[in-house]
Amino acid sequence: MDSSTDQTWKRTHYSKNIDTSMNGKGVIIVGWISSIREHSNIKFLTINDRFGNIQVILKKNEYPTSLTSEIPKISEHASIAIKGKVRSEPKAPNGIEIIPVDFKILSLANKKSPIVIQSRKGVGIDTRLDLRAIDLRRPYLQSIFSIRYTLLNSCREFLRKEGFIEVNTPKIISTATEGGATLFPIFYYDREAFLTQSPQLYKEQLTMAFENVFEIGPIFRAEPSRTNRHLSEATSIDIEKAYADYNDIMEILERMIHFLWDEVKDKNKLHLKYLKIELPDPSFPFRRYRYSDLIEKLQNAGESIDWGDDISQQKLRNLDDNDMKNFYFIIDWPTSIKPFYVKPKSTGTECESFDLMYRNLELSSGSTRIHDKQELIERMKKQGLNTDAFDFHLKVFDYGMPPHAGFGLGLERLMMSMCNVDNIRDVVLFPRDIDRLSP
Ligand code: AMO
Repeated sequence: MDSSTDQTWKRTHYSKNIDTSMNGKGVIIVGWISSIREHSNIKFLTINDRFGNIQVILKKNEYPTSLTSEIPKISEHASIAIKGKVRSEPKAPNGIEIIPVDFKILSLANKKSPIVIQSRKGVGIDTRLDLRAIDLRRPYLQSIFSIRYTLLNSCREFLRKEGFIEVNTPKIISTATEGGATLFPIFYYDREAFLTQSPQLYKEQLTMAFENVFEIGPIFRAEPSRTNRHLSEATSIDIEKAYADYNDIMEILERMIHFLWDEVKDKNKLHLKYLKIELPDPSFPFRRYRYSDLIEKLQNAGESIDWGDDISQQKLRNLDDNDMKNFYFIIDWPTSIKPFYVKPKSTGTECESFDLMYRNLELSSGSTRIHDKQELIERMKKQGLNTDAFDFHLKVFDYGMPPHAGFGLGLERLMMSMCNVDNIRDVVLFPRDIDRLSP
């Protein structure tokens, strides 16, 4: 019989369910070996399962002699099932250990892993990413991904409570929304198509039928440069709301960030402790800098920057402003550097747009959208876009498109800000960048 389905080796307890009250009780635990330490005749094994770990002690004269020939096969990373007795041991990490009466190696580890499980960073990122499934066994990444899981669940919870419904829009698309330079072309039968950069046009259209929608899904950007904050495939939390403007959307985003912070503080206490993170409370409300004022501030600080330029991370880093050490918005950007769907203010040169920043990292962009067809066509033409390519989108504007607004929030950027992570690749299971297409 296949050992993994052998009922006589079925797990009776997870590590988290075994405590000192079970002293002397028989259990079967199943997991993988995260460490082996030896002291004279004693081997200390740490067995990990999805909820934690437990110490197993192999001491001559304590385990049956029938196991002697199997013991040399025990190595780090092997999968193992252990039948044994629980023993209280104040010196053991959880105050208990397991004394085996029998064990079965379910899967051998044939090679020594280059990845040191207990290390926070350990070997170089490329070695780690090449063996990512093993890298992900490290407590450092287990903590990171538990927090990511909380963030995803909490986003959904928050947005549902706010009256948004979750939607899924096509990832294979026919036109760019965020500028043609970062599009990934693909073959689509006999035509050229692209991987989506953002659910932008679809979420806008869906406000006609559902008013408030959100999507958590992949976005694809052919980013030409190697940076620690850009991925070729990222996860975006997008919302779109009818009968709202960018002020309403900033207010939702602000409350959502507060909710997420509270949830992670509550649900991930041990992970935050392991990561040595004390999450500061987000400011409330977030400071709002008008783009024009910030440009002036940068110029006064001696930066060479003109009105109409994008504001680089480096330039923001040089500014000495305590309010910029937390979350803040940069609002009212020049219309010329924002996408065609963003609504200009009455001046025309500025638009109803914002970026949410954490320190000098951009986490989100959002805006009031143009809902008038003619105005949208004119903006497209100004940006040199071929309006025929957007016919599928423009035609729905003939049927009473409601005024609407929304944001796109990068999940990985949010994770970086929350977990103090410098390299975005560390908060993605299998990152994609200009150099990496596998695993
Ligand atoms: P934007 O292009 O600013 O706006 O993207 C929104 C957010 O997505 C994240 N992001 C990325 N994260 C990692 N790697 C990348 N290559 C990458 N590109 C973007 C960032 C960014 O702030 N349609 C608009 C949103 C809207 O207005 O609703 C949009 O896509 O955190």
